[in-house]
Amino acid sequence: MSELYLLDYGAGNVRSLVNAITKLGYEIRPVNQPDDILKAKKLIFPGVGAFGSAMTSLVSKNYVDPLKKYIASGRPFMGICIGLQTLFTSSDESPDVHGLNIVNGRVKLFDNATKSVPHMGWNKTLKRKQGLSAFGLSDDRVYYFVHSYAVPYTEDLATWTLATTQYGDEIFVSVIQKDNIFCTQFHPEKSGYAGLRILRSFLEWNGVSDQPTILCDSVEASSDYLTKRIIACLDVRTNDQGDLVVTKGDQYDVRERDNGGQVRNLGKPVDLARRYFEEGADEITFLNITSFRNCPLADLPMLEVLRRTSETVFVPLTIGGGIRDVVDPDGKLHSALDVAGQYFRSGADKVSIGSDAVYAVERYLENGYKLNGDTAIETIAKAYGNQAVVISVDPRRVYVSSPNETAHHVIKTIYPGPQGQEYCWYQCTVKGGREGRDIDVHQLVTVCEKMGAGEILLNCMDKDGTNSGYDIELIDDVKKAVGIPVIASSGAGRVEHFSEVFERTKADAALAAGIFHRKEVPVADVKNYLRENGILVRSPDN
Ligand code: 1PR
Repeated sequence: MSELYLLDYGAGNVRSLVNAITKLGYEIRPVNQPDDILKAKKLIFPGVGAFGSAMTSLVSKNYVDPLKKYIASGRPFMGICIGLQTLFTSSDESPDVHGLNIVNGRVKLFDNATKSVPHMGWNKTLKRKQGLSAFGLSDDRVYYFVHSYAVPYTEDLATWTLATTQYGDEIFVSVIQKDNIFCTQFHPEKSGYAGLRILRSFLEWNGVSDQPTILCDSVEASSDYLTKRIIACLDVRTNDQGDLVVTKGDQYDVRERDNGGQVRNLGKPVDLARRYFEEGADEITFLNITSFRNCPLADLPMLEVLRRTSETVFVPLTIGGGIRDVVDPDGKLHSALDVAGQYFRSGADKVSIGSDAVYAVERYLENGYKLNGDTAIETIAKAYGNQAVVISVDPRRVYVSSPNETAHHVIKTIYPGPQGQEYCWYQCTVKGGREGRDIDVHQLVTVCEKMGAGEILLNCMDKDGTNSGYDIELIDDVKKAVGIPVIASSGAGRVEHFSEVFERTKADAALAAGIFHRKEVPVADVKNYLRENGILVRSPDN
């Protein structure tokens, strides 16, 4: 019987961690009661969500004292993300909540004046102690971070700090190690093979720091090494034969022009996701593109896709399509929060909200710009953290001759409309582009950010499937409007399109679908080209 325990308090995706541990040949059991913590020979605490909800949950389950006793006993303890932060005294995130206070210090919010917050993506760690290679941590690798709060590095924390990371001009504690305690701010279970090496090191560790703890002479900053992310997107639906397939549209039309107008079939979702992980994609996004059709919650086909994908894919997984309140045919109502919870428990790290975000913004504007706290965005962000909520935008261009012709936010475009119009606004659509609404993208993204969204997935219907490059004007405009990360999407056809989007806009990530599915441009070629052009990317063999 395994004596390795997982301290899961029910928030977020711990399935991926369990899958990673299983892949490494170990068995892990969930902590079900306070006694389990005391029985454990090794304990992992993958804190997910927010500092306050994590601590409140530990308190309500009577886990705090056993956890402190466990750590004091000298048995190996690993904390991940919030699992690291809760060891500290307090956090800006939940000022009235006490942490475990094992390390004296405060967790602080990143400054978003000059950078996107959350800090989301792959970044380096710089070791602050010599000789501690035992955890498999390497200064040459990058690891997956996703957080808005961090512990700023100060000399007081030198003895605790195994490694620091720089984000913008801020240096924070990214790995702590002292005695039997080892914690990472990044997610090893989402950091590809580099992360699996770290998990394996912890699993093999006996909890004794037999390594010298000599502080490095040099404590100067590592450089900010946050890489640009390359995301493979899988649009999934059932074809006319009833099989779940990855498809791809041209401007959202997924049916073949000939061949009886069949739904294009480009492969199986789980197999393709696995292929993209092995080829070096930094994230995988699944979009259930016919989610506007009603389906009982328990039958959602993407739940099984996620469960199976998370067994072999160790980078972040996003699921979109149908994240909204759902009514089963028997009348049972499931809130969007419940729906998202099912997906997180099945292996998703983020949920992407499309149509429901548009409706939520419409209600916000109708209600006199008041947040109600009850939208899917707000409820999911509160429970699982802002970083778990992506807004998928499906806009299309509407040309006007002059800004006075519309009340919407317009841009002057260098690509005039059919009648030579020099201005355009971007209209939001719902139901996979089937219906346009009286909301522009600028309104949508700024309000969604207020509601707590952590990232924007910015599609463009005019560009989708055209292979003609990203809509740089749209991406630049949106990136300037929000402080959260923006994923550029729609239109990638060549490696040059990726460098163009990163050179001409501050997009944090670039997503593509068709060119990857049709094997026209492999992920590795994109990354090699970006690297040759001086753009930081994660190496496929990281
Ligand atoms: O409204 O919350 O249920 O979510 C539905 C989701 O399904 C939305 O994220 C919406 O973008 C997506 N969707 C709906 N219909 C389609 C369709 O294509 N008919 N796919 C669709 C949107 C766009 C991108 C695509 C990029 C890159 N697909 O995801 O992958 O444009 O493509 P490219 O590189 O080949 O140009 P809800």
